[in-house]
Amino acid sequence: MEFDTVIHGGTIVTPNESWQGDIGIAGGRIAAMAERIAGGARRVDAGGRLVLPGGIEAHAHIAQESSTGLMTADDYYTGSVSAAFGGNSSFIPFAAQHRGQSVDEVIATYDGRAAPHSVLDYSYHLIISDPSPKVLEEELPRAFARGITSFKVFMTYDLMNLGDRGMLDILTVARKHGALTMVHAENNDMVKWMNARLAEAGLTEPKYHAVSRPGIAEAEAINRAISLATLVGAGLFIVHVSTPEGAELVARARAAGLPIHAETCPQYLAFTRQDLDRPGMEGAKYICSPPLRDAATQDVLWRHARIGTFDSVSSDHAPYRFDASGKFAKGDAPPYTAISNGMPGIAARLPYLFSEGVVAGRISLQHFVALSSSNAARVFGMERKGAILPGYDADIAIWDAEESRIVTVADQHDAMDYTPFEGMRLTGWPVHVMSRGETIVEGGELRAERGRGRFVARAPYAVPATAPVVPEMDPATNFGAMIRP
Ligand code: DUC
Ligand code: ZN
Ligand code: ZN
Ligand code: ZN
Repeated sequence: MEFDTVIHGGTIVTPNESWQGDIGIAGGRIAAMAERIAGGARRVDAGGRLVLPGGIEAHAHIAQESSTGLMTADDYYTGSVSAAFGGNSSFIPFAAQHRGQSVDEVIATYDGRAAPHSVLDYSYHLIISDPSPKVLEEELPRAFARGITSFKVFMTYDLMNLGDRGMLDILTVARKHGALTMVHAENNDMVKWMNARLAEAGLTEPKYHAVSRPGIAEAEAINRAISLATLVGAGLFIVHVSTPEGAELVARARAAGLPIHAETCPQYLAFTRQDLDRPGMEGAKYICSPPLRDAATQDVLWRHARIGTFDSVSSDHAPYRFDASGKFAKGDAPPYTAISNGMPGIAARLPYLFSEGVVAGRISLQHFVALSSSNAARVFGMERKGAILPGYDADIAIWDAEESRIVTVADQHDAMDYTPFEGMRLTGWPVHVMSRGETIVEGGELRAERGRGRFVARAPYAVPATAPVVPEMDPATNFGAMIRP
């Protein structure tokens, strides 16, 4: 067989094992794997380094307007380039519906933003804020049929939150059509009530952002979201879990065999609410929702990453610059409620997880592969991605496990003017990143052409037949047969 590329002399890592060997690539796919492969139009010497599946970033906000109209700093070019430098071969940003918009219009808009510019293969998770009957009955099923098989909903924010009934309706549609609902779980009224108390007391500096969104608001909403999904027998993916209580709820649901999935993010492992109390307005750099917690939480979240509670560790890259175009779009020193919400991290996600996870001995290399790539591919239906196996896309990142570097803003290659990870020394960096067999980043240089990335139609999400059923909804009973979605 003629190979376009042979990667030789690497340590190939899959979720199950590591072994020394070569990979033959033809037509953008992994065509052969063996201890030694001769030939190849191009030979890439891995030099004993780690050969991992390219990362899949499953949570990023790219070329997205917030519900109040603010555009992220990164577009599909800078966002995908930054992700590529961080060891990713594909990503799934959000395509956000604002109230009144049709889903078809949303997808067309994001296709125009992504296709001409992305250097990574991509798909979208929809964000649904207006689940009208037309959206539920026609537009969402049409999006699922096109391979956009996941969407996010919110339990918080007045302009986004669907209410429990809206959640039940949309979860039922997801279950029926084989899609996965992602949820931002925080109790809206608890947060609004806290905001009112803090405002009354004049407590509006950045650090009060963390006070305003207490852990119990997340735990309550996660518990409710799991209950709502369980009633209708739907799968659920809980995004950006930030609390021990939330993670415990997820772990318990999974132990019961429920189709509940979850992620956490590096920021909840790396930072604490103390970071919001930096001098002046510096704390604004650390405003994200859910907010940063404390050191004890970090240990618990790491444990849940290790024991499999989380499918993935995603960046939640939400790039708003530290200026009037981003964080301070509503003024120089606004109350925390008016500071744009989110932090960048698409390039730092995997180096952070590798260094603080694998090198620090908190997670295994196999687990790193699962959390960075394989699980996201499986859960979100990227059937030919997320593993180094024959027949899969040759999405590959070669990592130097010994390289040690200090994080700088310039090294993020995004459109941002800060990174919360700045100054951190991390060990283990991607040195050569491929997408479908093409080198996209090598030796600190971008090799990819704008717009080379392709849309990936994703497989449907299927609730396992073994998942427990709420007795009242059990199709084996008369009443259940009548109302089962
Ligand atoms: N949720 C996110 O996932 N990202 C940014 C802000 C938010 O509320
Ligand atoms: Zn070789
Ligand atoms: Zn969210
Ligand atoms: Zn997000």
